[in-house]
Amino acid sequence: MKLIGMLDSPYVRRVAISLQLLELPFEHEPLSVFRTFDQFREINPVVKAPTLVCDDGTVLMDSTLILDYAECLARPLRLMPAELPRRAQALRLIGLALAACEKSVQIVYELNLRPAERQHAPWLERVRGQMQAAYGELEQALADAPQQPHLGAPDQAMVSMAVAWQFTQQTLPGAVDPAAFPRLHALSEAAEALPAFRQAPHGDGVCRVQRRG
Ligand SMILES: N[C@@H](CCC(=O)N[C@@H](CS)C(=O)NCC(=O)O)C(=O)O
Repeated sequence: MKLIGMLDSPYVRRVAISLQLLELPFEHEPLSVFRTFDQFREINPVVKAPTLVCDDGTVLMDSTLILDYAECLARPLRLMPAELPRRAQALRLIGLALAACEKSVQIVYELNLRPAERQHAPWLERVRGQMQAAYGELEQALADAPQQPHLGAPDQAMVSMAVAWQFTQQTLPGAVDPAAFPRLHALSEAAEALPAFRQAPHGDGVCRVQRRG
């Protein structure tokens, strides 16, 4: 199967890292939804990153839906807990991490795509507040957790939190102070040292997919 999209997208990156952790082989084509719009459109007319082209030719989009497919394909390996209380907790953390990604992306688009004279300060303030709130909830959840996620085997909540944090730090430097979020910062440091994260670094490169066996 083929993963389309650039690793400067947190959604593409969480898929690239998860596919490796699930030991699913894939090719990565780092097409940009902006610079290579027409080429992207030939694969997915909607031009959304990530796009996954399955081995049977089915074209999937949306990172959460792609990961749903990947979890089924990888069984018995899994990144989502099966038992309900732990799954609910994981879903909560992933939802917060995805909200942090979405708010970061909205800020980046507002600052980089909209002409300066058309930018709307109250909107930016609202979105920045929502991003801070998402990271605040995540930091508190980590403070309340009996064990820090990065001290166990990586799961989807850990991947999504770490990818979100790294994305915001890379694209909006100074927007979220690591000193105010020490647990998220520690989680990110530990995650970025893992092989699956190192093979798919934030940026415009190709995921260096690990070959096993
Ligand atoms: N909810 C989606 C969000 C994907 C998304 O917004 N991707 C951005 C790149 S970071 C994109 O495709 N932007 C181009 C566009 O929406 O036109 C997911 O989880 O995959």
